[in-house]
Amino acid sequence: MEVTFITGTAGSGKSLLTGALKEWYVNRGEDAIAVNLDPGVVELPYDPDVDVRDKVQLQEVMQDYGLGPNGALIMAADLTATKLAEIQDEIDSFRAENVIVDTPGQTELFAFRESGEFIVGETRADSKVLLFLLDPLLASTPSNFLSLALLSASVGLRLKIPKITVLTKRDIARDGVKRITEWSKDTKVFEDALSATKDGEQYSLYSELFRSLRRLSFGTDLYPVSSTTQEGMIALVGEMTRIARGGEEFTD
Ligand SMILES: Nc1nc2c(ncn2[C@@H]2O[C@H](COP(=O)(O)OP(=O)(O)OP(=O)(O)O)[C@@H](O)[C@H]2O)c(=O)[nH]1
Ligand SMILES: [Mg+2]
Repeated sequence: MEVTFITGTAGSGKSLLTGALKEWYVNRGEDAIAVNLDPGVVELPYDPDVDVRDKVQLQEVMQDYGLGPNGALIMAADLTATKLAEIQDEIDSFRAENVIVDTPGQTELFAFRESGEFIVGETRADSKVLLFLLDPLLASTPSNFLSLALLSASVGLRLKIPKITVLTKRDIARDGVKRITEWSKDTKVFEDALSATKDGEQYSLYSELFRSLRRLSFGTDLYPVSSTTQEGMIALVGEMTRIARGGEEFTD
């Protein structure tokens, strides 16, 4: 069983990609299930096979603990971790080869609290991979892109499993995706673009950080996909499979 955890900033496309990946596998005759670990979500663009909301409900957490929405989200994330054994049993009962896990909207709740690290670490699977989704509409300037690449790197460091950085919304952000891909591949292109913006004042800091990220291959190797048109899905699933097989080249 391969488990894929989908993280990324709010609105980056985690839920839509969860559904799209499941559909991708199912259309190719492979077993796949979608797991929702976001207790706060109201509507999902897919039908979850396992849903944390059956065990942890945000409204109830607010009432039971007298918390506001943000406090309740934090508490709900921690309560999710206490339900991991039950969630795992449900996942196992499907005996699916591919398990796609959608995580809470606020990625810091999942990535930077003990509960997220616990869930990722303790989930039983033959292999685990983390996707960090980078929204090209948010990464609109070199410094925004760098901030998100740093976040991607730090989420990967926290959760300690192999990570793929995915550029989402490829169908509606073609220019953005092209620009970001060029920045990510070539330090000079990134630095030229950076110096042309107001953030050029911080040029040395940004370019030093960017060079470090590239040197360590952290978050700058990008897979552009569209969950709507499925463009880029072959390359992404190929990389997921390569990681699951322990780094072998994937040919099909
Ligand atoms: N055209 C297009 N829209 C997308 C794509 N991916 C996500 N969206 C849209 O972006 C918005 C956010 O997508 P979600 O999948 O809900 O993102 P999320 O990361 O799960 O959001 P939260 O859980 O609320 O943080 C929705 O309106 C989606 O329809 C894509 O590949 N193409
Ligand atoms: Mg979502």
